[in-house]
Amino acid sequence: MPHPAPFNFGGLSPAFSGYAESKIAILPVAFDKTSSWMQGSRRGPKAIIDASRFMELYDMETGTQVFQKGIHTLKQVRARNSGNLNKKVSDKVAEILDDGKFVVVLGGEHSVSMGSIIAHQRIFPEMGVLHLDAHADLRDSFEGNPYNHACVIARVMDYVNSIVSVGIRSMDISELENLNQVTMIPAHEIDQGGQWMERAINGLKDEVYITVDLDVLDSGIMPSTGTPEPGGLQWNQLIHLLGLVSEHKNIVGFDVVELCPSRNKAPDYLAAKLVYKLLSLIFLDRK
Ligand SMILES: [Mn+2]
Repeated sequence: MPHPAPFNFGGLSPAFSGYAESKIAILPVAFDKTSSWMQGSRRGPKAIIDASRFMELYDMETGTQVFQKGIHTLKQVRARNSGNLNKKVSDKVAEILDDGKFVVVLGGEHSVSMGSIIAHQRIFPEMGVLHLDAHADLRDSFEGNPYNHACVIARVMDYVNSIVSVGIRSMDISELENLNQVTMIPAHEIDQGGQWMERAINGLKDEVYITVDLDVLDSGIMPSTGTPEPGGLQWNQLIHLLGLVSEHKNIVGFDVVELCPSRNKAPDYLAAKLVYKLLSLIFLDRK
């Protein structure tokens, strides 16, 4: 048996994973208390980190080894309820941003994004949000909780005035009234081909925070989510879009949420690879 890699994102040696030297910090947030259907996304961050230890760390597309910038994995954040969650996440993210690092939040259910977006918005007041998801998440409230995971984009609207939602293919009629506040690129439009990537890029501000709900991907390649939806994006479509965004915009932070691990490890590995790929794209031209 080969020696097991250390338990951090990428399975990195101390030389590339110490906090002080790392340009990148991974913040796992283990929270799934408002999930509508299948719970279990609190175990998502750990599954992503576990799978990431088996990745090969040279990215062929960019010709880089982004781990050399240093990737530190922080201790998991836990919370009792949504109010408590937002404060804990935003305080922690603010602290890491103050230290000059690039922050990646791993969920957990989608409501974990809120605290991260609030903290980033304080540092980057002009930023917009690229929202990748099967669901609009535009409900004003769900099951009596305005911070339910089904409401996260409605809450983001209170802080950010530019949102582009891509891959949406499931919503409630009550969400239509908030629809005029976002640039929506539904999944059926993507399937018809055309200029959807250009539309997404043109709708974005220069500074972009990306929130990736993994159910944006087709449930065939990403079955491990709390609410899987057929008809989603394929891997290469998603990576192509993210490549264009990183080429044309300044990505200030991102999160990857809603992994609900099962015995099938392929989706955990996909999520780990997505995080690493996005970092490879973002740090391509950065010192
Ligand atoms: Mn979703």
